Amino acid sequence: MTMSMTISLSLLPNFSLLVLLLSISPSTASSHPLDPLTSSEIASARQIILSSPLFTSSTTFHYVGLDEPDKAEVLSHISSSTNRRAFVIVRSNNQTHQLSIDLTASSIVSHDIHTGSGYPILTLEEQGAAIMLPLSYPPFLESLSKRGLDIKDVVCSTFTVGWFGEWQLSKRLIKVLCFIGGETANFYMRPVEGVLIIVDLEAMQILSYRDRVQIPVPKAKGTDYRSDKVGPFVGPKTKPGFVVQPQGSGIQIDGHNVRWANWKFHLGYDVRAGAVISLASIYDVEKETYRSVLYRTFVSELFVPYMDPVEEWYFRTFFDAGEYGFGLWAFPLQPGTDCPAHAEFMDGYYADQNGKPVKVSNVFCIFERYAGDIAWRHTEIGIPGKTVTEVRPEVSLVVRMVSTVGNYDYVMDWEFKTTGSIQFRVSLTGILEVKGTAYTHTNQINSDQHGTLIAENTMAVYHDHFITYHIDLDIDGTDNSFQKLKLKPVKLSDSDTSSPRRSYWTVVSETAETESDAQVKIGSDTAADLLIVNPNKKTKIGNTVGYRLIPGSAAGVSILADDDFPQIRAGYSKKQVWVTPYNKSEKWAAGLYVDQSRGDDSLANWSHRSRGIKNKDIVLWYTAGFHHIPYQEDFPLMPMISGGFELRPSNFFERNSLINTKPYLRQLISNCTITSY
Ligand SMILES: *[C@@H]1O[C@H](CO)[C@@H](O)[C@H](O)[C@H]1NC(C)=O
Ligand SMILES: *[C@@H]1O[C@H](CO)[C@@H](O)[C@H](O)[C@H]1NC(C)=O
Ligand SMILES: *[C@@H]1O[C@H](CO)[C@@H](O)[C@H](O)[C@H]1NC(C)=O
Ligand SMILES: *[C@@H]1O[C@H](CO)[C@@H](O)[C@H](O)[C@H]1NC(C)=O
Ligand SMILES: [Cu+2]
Repeated sequence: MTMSMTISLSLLPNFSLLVLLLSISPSTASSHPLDPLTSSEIASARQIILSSPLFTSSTTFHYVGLDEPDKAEVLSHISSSTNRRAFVIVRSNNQTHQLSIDLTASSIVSHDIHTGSGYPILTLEEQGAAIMLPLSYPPFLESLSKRGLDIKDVVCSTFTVGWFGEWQLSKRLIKVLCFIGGETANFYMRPVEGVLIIVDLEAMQILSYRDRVQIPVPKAKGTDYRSDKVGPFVGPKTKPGFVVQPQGSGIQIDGHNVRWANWKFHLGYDVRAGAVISLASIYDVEKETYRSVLYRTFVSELFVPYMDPVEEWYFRTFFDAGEYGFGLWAFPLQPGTDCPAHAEFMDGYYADQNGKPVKVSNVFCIFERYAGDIAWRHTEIGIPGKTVTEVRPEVSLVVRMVSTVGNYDYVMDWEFKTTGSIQFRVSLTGILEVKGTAYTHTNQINSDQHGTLIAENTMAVYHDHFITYHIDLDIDGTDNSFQKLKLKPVKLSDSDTSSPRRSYWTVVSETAETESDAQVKIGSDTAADLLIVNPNKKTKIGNTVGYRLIPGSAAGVSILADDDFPQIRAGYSKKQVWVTPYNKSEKWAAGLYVDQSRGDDSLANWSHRSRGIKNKDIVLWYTAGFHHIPYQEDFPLMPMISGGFELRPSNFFERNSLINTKPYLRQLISNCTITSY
């Protein structure tokens, strides 16, 4: 269908006519200005670009996504009449071009050649080609035979080169390292340590090859994780269970619009960010209306620096969104395993290296979580002659995406609670990045090996994960302020006879005037609560309407030196919290072009301008940080470890909004049947 359409498009002189025909083709879902590009829109963007004389069939597509309308247009609903646009980044003749394409008028609206540092997201196809190069490269074959390894067991993988202060090489490079699979699926546990290959991605040739040192490849035994390879199931036994919804699902999905309980929002896919949640608002029973909470939120960047300075490791300072595409590595989710059996699913579309649309089925799942938790409760025995117990169940809505960027799996959950709270959770699982070593026991080690010996010949290297969220909150309207509530200890003097107490604490509120007032390193600051408030809206009794940020367990910041090159590229990772004025082009915390970037287009640079942020449309940035010291239980595959943060209404509602919700009555629930509710 797409193919034949593409051909007819190129034959039609005025193909906007065809686009018009396409848009009136029967469609059950209503469209929205923030909908991601459809398969046919991606195909149209490609066609418009390739019909320009500037580009040829060897042009490669590195990003194709929605060029979103201005916020004012989206909010005033006038954008439904404005043209759909695509933002596209291509490479042609060794140059990076960025284009805005009007899909409705089928024209190129803007076209710039990027002349600064950094390259766009790597395509799957070029990485696929790069990892094949060693397999027919004689020096590599020699290195294998020297080690007694078999070429048929070799699996290679791509590693971005980073930037380490050299003059900009006019080359787009990638490093390739190889592993031994063979009888195990877990080749990551079996590196061919000491061999390093550098590939020129434009020429698609090996540029340099080095076999520096020979280290034993860890054995395959014990590394596999496939159910048919792990041996007898002697692990802990649990009984199967699942959620039953006798009255059906409470989730309504129309196109990309999701409604559930008191929430509604828009959910779309982007090849770089993965899930993008927009226009989340919550129904207020007292005001009898939906009130806006956030305009747009997504994962802006994931910075993952490793802590080993040797030749085969120093460059491992990954930016998983900007270099690899967090959405590009998101794979279809399976009902019943990745998500509960009762989950709903949504698909995504991206452009391959040739610009052609690729569908990712079930890229998101959306489900109601019934975990047996309590939303609120109280037992009252203080009233003579009676006991009062009231309990309300906690039921929430989860949006999930899983991105497997090579060895690591990131399970990303956005959980909407009926209280108005939103929980942002990131969970790490998958396989550690390990270094081959001669050591088989810790008693042989007498110097810093930059990691934990997790198995014989297997050193799991220390590293960090910094996951940065872009959160454009619009609390009850676009004009918001960032407020810190600080605790101030107060001492009563000995001569004060009004109280026997000698101290207490009280709260002092500070509103950030500029971006620099809003850079917060949690833990080192006296700020107790951090809020985004709407200074123009008050509750009936006069408190300022707001939401507060509650940091979670993974709240680490980078402790690398400021002049270390990866730290320059991720300058923002030294603080968890930043607030910037809304700017449609400031989306990516490490810059638009991250591969080989030099850190000159990062959140830290934008914030350095110290623009005013008081009573303005502002964006909150939060980084969840894990300092990952590996342990033996992370071998051969890591059980999940989670962190994140919460955004919670704070003087947003007049009172606990769950007081007048219905309880579950225990006697009505029997054998998976709710007889009445
Ligand atoms: C692009 O760069 C590569 C080297 O990185 C070179 O081999 C190739 O000829 C260049 N192509 C063009 C069109 O300049
Ligand atoms: C918006 O962001 C871009 C990119 O950082 C910058 O060039 C531009 O000056 C910003 N606009 C404003 C009004 O800050
Ligand atoms: C941008 O940030 C980098 C890293 O902190 C710094 O080296 C550079 O000087 C900054 N540039 C500007 C214009 O702020
Ligand atoms: C399950 O419970 C319902 C309600 O109590 C009852 O009508 C039904 O017969 C029960 N079914 C089974 C299989 O026990
Ligand atoms: Cu880790």
